[in-house]
Amino acid sequence: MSREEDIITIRQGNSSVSIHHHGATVTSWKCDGLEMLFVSKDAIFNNKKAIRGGIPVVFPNFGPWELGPQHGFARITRWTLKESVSNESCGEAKAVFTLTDTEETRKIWNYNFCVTYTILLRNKEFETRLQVENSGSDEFEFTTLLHTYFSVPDINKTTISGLQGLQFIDKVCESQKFTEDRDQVAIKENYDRVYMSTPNMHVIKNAAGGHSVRMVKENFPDTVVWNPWIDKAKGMSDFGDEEYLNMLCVEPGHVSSPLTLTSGAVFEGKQLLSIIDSNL
Ligand code: TA6
Repeated sequence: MSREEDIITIRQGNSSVSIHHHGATVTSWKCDGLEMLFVSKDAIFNNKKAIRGGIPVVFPNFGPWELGPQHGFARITRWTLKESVSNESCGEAKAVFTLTDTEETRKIWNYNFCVTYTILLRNKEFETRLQVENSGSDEFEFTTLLHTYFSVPDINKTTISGLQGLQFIDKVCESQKFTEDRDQVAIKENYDRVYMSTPNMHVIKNAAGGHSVRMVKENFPDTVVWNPWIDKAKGMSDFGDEEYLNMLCVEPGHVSSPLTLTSGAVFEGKQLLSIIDSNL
């Protein structure tokens, strides 16, 4: 397990968020003691492997990468904590992490960058804001995503809104493109879909505690929906065989086409998660 100094926790009222320095991975979002995010009971905290759950930060590449590790190096690199404040009178707790290029990153992706990851916690809602600055002289292309794992009581009763009529790349079906015809998308098998040109709001119904969680996103035009289901769950050593029943990934990102960042330019993407139907 993690050494305590690897994780910081910020608190605001009856809510808390914990972030692991490894990958600046959010590992917990609790409201009145109710854990809203999923982290596998078999997750490995060795400061090497990506943490299986919470919100891994995917940068500079989503998916398999010919230059380096799948989903890029950000989620498997130790970030620097710049700031952490809790229980502010303004009603907002904050933590700020940064990641800049190193000799290691430049060996596989020879660009200069500074990523700033800001976590803002208010009562019943929490925002993660990713800013990527091109701090070098050469423009670069990248894809990026917040790989959010939601805890759900029963995947068979969970649905996602905001996908109807959209095209999606189905990675379970040779990356063929299809159109979603459902208003409420239910998961009944292995889903690994990149929904494109999505609206800025989704509602995940029957999330933790049976509550609905609203996701409002900015500058993340794609939404990945992933559940490994039975066979793939069995194939992951850091994921319990039955855990597919209690998690769903709904991941805001810019992944279906690369972003180009010129020298000095900054990209900013955000996700705001709110519990919208509870008296928590
Ligand atoms: O976001 C969905 C996905 O790209 C799936 O294809 C699956 O590989 C998942 O990410 C987890 O990837 P990981 O490298 O963490 O095992």
